[in-house]
Amino acid sequence: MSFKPSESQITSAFEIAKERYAAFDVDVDAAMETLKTVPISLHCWQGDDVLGFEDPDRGLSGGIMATGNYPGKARSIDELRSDLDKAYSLIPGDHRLNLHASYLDSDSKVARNEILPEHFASWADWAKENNHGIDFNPTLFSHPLADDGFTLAHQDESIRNFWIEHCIASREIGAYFGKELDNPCITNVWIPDGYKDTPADRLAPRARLKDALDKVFEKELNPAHNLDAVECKLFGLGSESYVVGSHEFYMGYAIANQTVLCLDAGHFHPTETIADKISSVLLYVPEILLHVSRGVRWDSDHVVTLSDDLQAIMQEIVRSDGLERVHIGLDFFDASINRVGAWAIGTRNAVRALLMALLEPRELLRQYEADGDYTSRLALLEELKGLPFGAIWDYYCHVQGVPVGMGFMDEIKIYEADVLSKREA
Ligand code: RNT
Ligand code: ZN
Repeated sequence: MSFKPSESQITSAFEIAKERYAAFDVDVDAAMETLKTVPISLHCWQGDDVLGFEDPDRGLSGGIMATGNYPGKARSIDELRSDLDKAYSLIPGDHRLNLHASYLDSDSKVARNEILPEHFASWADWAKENNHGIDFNPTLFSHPLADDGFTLAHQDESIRNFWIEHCIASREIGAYFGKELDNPCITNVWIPDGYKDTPADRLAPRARLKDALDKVFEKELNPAHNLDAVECKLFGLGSESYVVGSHEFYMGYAIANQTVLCLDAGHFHPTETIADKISSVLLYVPEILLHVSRGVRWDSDHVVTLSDDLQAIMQEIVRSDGLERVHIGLDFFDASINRVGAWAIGTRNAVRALLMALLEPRELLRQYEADGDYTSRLALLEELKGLPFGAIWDYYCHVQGVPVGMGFMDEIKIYEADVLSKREA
């Protein structure tokens, strides 16, 4: 039995669906045109459980964790690129790569504060060949100088300086990518710093972090090449009681310095969602970076599903006219399932949720709201949940030349048999 619809099923279902949306004045073709232009930044770290290629035997630190032991993780840059190529081929549209500094390409060991654009030249070449923009991240974890849980906020000045230098070097690499690819790179700073138990002084580490960030961002870089982002967090494993870079800390920092603010869906209290933050933050900072993720009971970084939360995030981007200013990145890492499948499932869901948001009859909903007709607003929002967006999604995948429906899993199974299963643990 095939799970793939036939071409005539795809197109006839699409025509009927299009009429249903047209009845609400929704231009389905325009929605698909817009969707094509929105890149999602795929995180490189789903492919190898966030280990990187600097010293993969060292293991992951920083209070984040990939659980599971599914065979076939990428063990080299070539393997990771091959896996990424496979994932991109299953996702409609042109998308970006979100790269960590620990994925550098060098035969010899390079200290983190000495990384240079040349260590990332092969990534730039690969991105050019494949039409991917690149985003970048300094790596302030999985390193001896981060082992006591502090980096940019460390009380030891020499350790702090080491990480400042690493972040400065990373921004230069971001600018290099942006220039090479003629497409701005967002360089996002996330640090793990925090305490397991109740601190006696919450202020001093935050003052040190503020000062360190000022040094990191001191040199102005061309925004056409590099944009700086900062990412807050509520807690991590081993930093349950206090995280230096909290939401208020970075919200304040981003507003004061007009940097990009990164909102990770897993970095707030479990019932707190980031969707409602978008319209507020957009009034105060130039741009937003999202780390779309799915926490289950904690910041567990599960693969993104087509949840209410995900749909609300995409709705808020579209409803706030934010497609130009909100950059959509992914941040999940599941080592318990096929890793390429995880990328494909999560990213396809992000694109699908964005399509659903673009298919909203925005004018009509706003008119009901302006008229105070909240009954019709509620009725229509509920009615939309039953409209045949699945037929539009299938058609979009079809015209974008990627597998429709469960067809992408056929490809995953073949890739697993031919490539992933041949890798030794
Ligand atoms: C950690 C942050 C951060 C990382 C990546 C690997 O909680 O979400 O974004 O996941 O830098
Ligand atoms: Zn994140």
